[in-house]
Amino acid sequence: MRDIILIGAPMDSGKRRKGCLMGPDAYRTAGLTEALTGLGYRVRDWGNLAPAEHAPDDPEARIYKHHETVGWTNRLWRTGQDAMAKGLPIFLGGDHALSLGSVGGVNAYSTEKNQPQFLLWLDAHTDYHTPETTDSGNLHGTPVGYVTGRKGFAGFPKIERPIPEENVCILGLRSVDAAEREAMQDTNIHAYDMRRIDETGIAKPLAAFLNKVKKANGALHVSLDVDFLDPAFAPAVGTTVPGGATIREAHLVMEMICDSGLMSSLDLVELNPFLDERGRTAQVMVDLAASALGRRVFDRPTRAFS
Ligand code: B3U
Ligand code: MN
Ligand code: MN
Repeated sequence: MRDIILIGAPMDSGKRRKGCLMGPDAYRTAGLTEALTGLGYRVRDWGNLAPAEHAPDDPEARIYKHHETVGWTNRLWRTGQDAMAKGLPIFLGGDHALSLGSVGGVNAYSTEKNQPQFLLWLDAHTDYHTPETTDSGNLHGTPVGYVTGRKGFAGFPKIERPIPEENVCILGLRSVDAAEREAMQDTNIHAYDMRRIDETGIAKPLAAFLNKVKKANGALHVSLDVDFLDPAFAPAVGTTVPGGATIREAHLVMEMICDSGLMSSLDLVELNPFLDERGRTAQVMVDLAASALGRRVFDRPTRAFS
């Protein structure tokens, strides 16, 4: 059986509000290793990374901490590629700019293996900006744009084979900037806002997407932003947007991912432990990761991958 590899990325460079750098240790404190070990996995914790060497950032620049984020991207890219050869990496954020490197790296790995890459983005936001379109200047709003091959990412590593738009599914949307909406309009990205999820349920669009991954024999990266969840259940996040997924909707997503046996890598991002209430958001995220990897209340535990 392959190992699970924990990769801590204590990064805060993707936005101005500080605190996500405490994330990796909060997941450890909430018992992530123990939960996964209890499911029968061998867990390797590679500790916390630091950004690769990078140019100094200009505090006045329009893009916040551009160079530091490039440094993180380079480090996470290489580490992610390496980890894919050895097991299933779980990237512990850190803000969502982490995915510039984690998805970049795992996609580089599947490119090498000639396997199609798929991306499931669980988020209130599309994160489809480029450094040229972002109003906030915060790079955590850009990873989906980057990995699907949008232009404007000067200084970042080149993506040899961008993830095709039709291989991307976003669930949980309820905050999309005008420039993102306009750019998304012409794409084949499967995007479902909370209204659609209210109407059809969350299982239907997810099942259709997982089916596509299976048919293509693809690799599936799952990127879970804390703000996918409603802030009533997950308050420890910088941008709280009401009307998010319930605990059961989120667990159902994870349970279906597990049953599919398709997940090859996972991000847990945007947790800001400084804003948490007695660790409860960290605990929810750990429980969701455990669901994605086989924890069940009644059924015998299943293994997500072997
Ligand atoms: N779309 C906005 C807000 C945002 C994106 N991701 C988060 N917030 N967490 C932006 O700044 O790009
Ligand atoms: Mn996000
Ligand atoms: Mn978000």
